[in-house]
Amino acid sequence: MDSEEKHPSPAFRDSPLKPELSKITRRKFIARGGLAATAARFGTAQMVHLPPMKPAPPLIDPGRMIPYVDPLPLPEVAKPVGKRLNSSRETQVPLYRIPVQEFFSKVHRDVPPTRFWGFGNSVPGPTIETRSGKEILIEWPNQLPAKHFLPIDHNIMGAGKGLPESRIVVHVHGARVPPESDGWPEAWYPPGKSVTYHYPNRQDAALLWYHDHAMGINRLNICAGMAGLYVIRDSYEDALNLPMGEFEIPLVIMDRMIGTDGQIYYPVSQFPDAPWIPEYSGNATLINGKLLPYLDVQPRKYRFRF
Ligand SMILES: [Cu+2]
Repeated sequence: MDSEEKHPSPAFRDSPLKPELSKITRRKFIARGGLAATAARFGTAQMVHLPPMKPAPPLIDPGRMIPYVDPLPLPEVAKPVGKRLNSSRETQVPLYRIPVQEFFSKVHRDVPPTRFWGFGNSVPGPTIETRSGKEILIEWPNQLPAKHFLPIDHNIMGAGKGLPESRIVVHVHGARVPPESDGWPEAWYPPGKSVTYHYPNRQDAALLWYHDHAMGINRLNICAGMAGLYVIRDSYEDALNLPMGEFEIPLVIMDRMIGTDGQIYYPVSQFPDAPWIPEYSGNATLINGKLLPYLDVQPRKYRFRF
């Protein structure tokens, strides 16, 4: 962005928009709603045709907030609630239970609590820690309210009217799992229902993530907070002698549009029957669910994982 402003493209050089836009900083650009500004800046003729957006409510301006007042949160490591027979009914394996529910969490000291729909009661949700070849089971109960708090677009395939708004299904991204535990998009289930999936973890050490995967709506569900980390370790990784424990820091970075009321704003078009727009950039970049957090460190090596 900055270098483009110093060297405007030939098409842009003659634009009547130049004097105003060239003064826009990156931060203001994002705060003003990146898409609308992008469309204006590059002209609409040769760029993608974006539907006109509804004006956003007042948004927080992270550039004017006091930074580093909140410690970087570290998602808790999930603990098994017991043991249960695995799907081949041969061995007892650890069983985890991670409900998907609504909760409020503060993204910054000076911002009112934000409504999230997520795993457990944090964004990112509890981290699953396991080892290569160590099977586990996870139950994912859907405990969400019936009505979605973000705008559904019923034109999207699989998102027709009449379906439960707060349907979910959980997919562990990158996990080698049996098909019935993969969380296929059409395997969604409504509030009040639950599934238990089997994760054999027969794969190398990796940092994976889990997230909602429900057909036609996972864009909203992940925006609402449905994401968490899934760590597989193995003896090869152990032998590398990398920083571990308090010196291994997971970082989940996500951008959201957040209003001055603290609530997630999902930008929409001006067409109520087709509200979704192709993409947008958030005004607030959250790191483990916090805006501008700090981390106290020692003068030594760390392993940041993201
Ligand atoms: Cu994925």
